[in-house]
Amino acid sequence: MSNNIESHLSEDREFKPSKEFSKKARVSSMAQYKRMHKESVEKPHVFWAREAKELSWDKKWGKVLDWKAPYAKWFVGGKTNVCVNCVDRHVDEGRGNKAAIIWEGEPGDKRTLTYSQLQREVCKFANVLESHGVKSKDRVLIYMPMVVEATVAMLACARIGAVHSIVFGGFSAESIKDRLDDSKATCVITADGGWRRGGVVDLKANVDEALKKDKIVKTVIVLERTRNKVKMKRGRDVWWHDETAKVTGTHKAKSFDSEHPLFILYTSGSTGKPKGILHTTGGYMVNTYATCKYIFDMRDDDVYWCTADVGWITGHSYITYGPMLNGVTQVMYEGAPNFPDFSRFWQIVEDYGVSIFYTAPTAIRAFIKAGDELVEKHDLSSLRLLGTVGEPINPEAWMWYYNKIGGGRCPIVDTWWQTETGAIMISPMPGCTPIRPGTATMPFFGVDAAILDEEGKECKANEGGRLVIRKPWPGMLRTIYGDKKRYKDTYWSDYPGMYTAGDGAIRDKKGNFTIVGRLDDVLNVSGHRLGTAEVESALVSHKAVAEAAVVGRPHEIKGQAVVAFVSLKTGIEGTDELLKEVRNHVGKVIGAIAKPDDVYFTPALPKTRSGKIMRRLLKELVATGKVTGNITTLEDVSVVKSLQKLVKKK
Ligand code: 7RM
Repeated sequence: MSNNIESHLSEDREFKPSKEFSKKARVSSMAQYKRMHKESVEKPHVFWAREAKELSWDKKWGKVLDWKAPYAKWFVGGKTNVCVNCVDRHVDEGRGNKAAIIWEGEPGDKRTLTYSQLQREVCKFANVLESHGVKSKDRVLIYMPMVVEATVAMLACARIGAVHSIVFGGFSAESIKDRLDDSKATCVITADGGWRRGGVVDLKANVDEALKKDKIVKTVIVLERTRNKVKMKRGRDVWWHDETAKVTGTHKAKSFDSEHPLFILYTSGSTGKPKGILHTTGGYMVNTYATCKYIFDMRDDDVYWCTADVGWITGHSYITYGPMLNGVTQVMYEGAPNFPDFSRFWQIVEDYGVSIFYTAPTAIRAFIKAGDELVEKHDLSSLRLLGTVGEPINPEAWMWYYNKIGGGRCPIVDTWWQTETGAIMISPMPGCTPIRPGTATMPFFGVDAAILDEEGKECKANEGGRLVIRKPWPGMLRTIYGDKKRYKDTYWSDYPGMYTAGDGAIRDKKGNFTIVGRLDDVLNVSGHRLGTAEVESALVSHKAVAEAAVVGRPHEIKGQAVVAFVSLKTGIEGTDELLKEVRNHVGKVIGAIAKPDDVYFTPALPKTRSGKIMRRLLKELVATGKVTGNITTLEDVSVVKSLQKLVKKK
């Protein structure tokens, strides 16, 4: 029996960009895409040198790429400053009065910063960091809400060559401590608090807790945001506004080697301690720049909005670095999507005339669940391009996004990538790629993606397998901080010289890639291997279903039985009748093999703080009735209890 992942869902809906969109786009035909992709993979030195030349370098590189698997160096010997490229370059070229960030706080307070103003803030903060002895290569931990200063802090670190390591503001004191222990950061930047669903998240208290026994951190810089009471430790803690008042708004940036470390971002992974993913300067800069330029097709008059938090890689690459490298105007929003209700995002799109909107499937499903009325009362006609990232998007959610949000006129770029890849790897080109619901489509320039079976042979069309990248790319991680062996073992050991992503994927005859879920989550029912996305998408295609998570439960005969956790749209009751209907629906859409043995209706699914469904937890629950694994990355811990009850009742 073959070990390939099977696919039974057929998707024949296909949408092409309008002539008008294509005409203006940077890549306007598939022939052009193919030509450019071929060059980028066969002659990466030519392709990437051309992209890199659009940015400013203090010293030109010698070799474009030095590859000794699994270690890559890009733009070898080149010197640059990412912050200067993100900020000063635009001021120098006459775009100083252009809005860089249009920010809105959760309570409704507003602030706009031009590129000149941003430059001043960044320079001041770079001076502050230096005045506290922060030097090149020192690690700086950032634990902040979604405020302008989070971006300022990142850029100031980059400016002085310090390595930032952001910890998402929703993480606990324990997470801060783990990351401090690993990175040995000497400076922490935080805030008195941040607004979330009308309440204050007490960030400073978490930092204090994490630092209780710490002997390495010398300075804690605290931004005043919410004015709640915080304790300031003398000799260690200082206020952002006091420090910035002492310094000037100019700062001469030094240039750094292309392989100078830029940041560490920890990813939790499913087991073991978090991995400190290390990204460096030149390659990451050029890759995030180029993906924004081609995939988001950023233009001078665009208003771009990425709804991610700066604590995630999406916030690094597609809020701070990529968009700023392109000199775009962007919206930044502090709070929750449902504050005061689920129309907040659409209000923001309407108020600021957002033209490019980038969000996650989990948010889209939440909007669908909340009902269309909240969307319909807003004017979304400013939108011209939509994007998604983070999980496979269920085709029905895609269709809703396309029609309800995009008004049927906006291409959707379904972008597949990872913390480790630094930049988008597989995505449509909005001006030419025919798009299909649920499909990330084609590799970006420089990306040699393939799908392999267990023996390392390339899978045929419509045969699922493991997604790999066969050549290095500029934005790739360089190592796991302090753990070369783990770097090699995790990413480069399945097939010699190739990067394994840990995702399952399937490719159609035309070469479109569809991600079917994490390989660890693949179901095995009577010898048939099914990706979770497939069964979940079948469930979501039922009109009563808002979202679904599917896992395998050990089964004597079949190997695994299919268990589905289903959350229904608002106002729909989970009757026994509906349960039967939903089961049969999967049978109809995919086939009897995928029909769930058990279906549980639940108001909420367990998700990570970045909104990804945590199937590992459900898998343990249905196998043992308990959850003992690590759940610190869970967004809402109370979900565990209610799920436990639900499963026990059966
Ligand atoms: C950017 C980000 C990475 C994992 C990845 C996939 C999943 C991300 C998509 C997707 C299907 C997509 N970084 N993933 N994007 N799956 N389609 N467009 O999310 O490091 O946090 O996660 O997310 O499983 O391996 S991440």
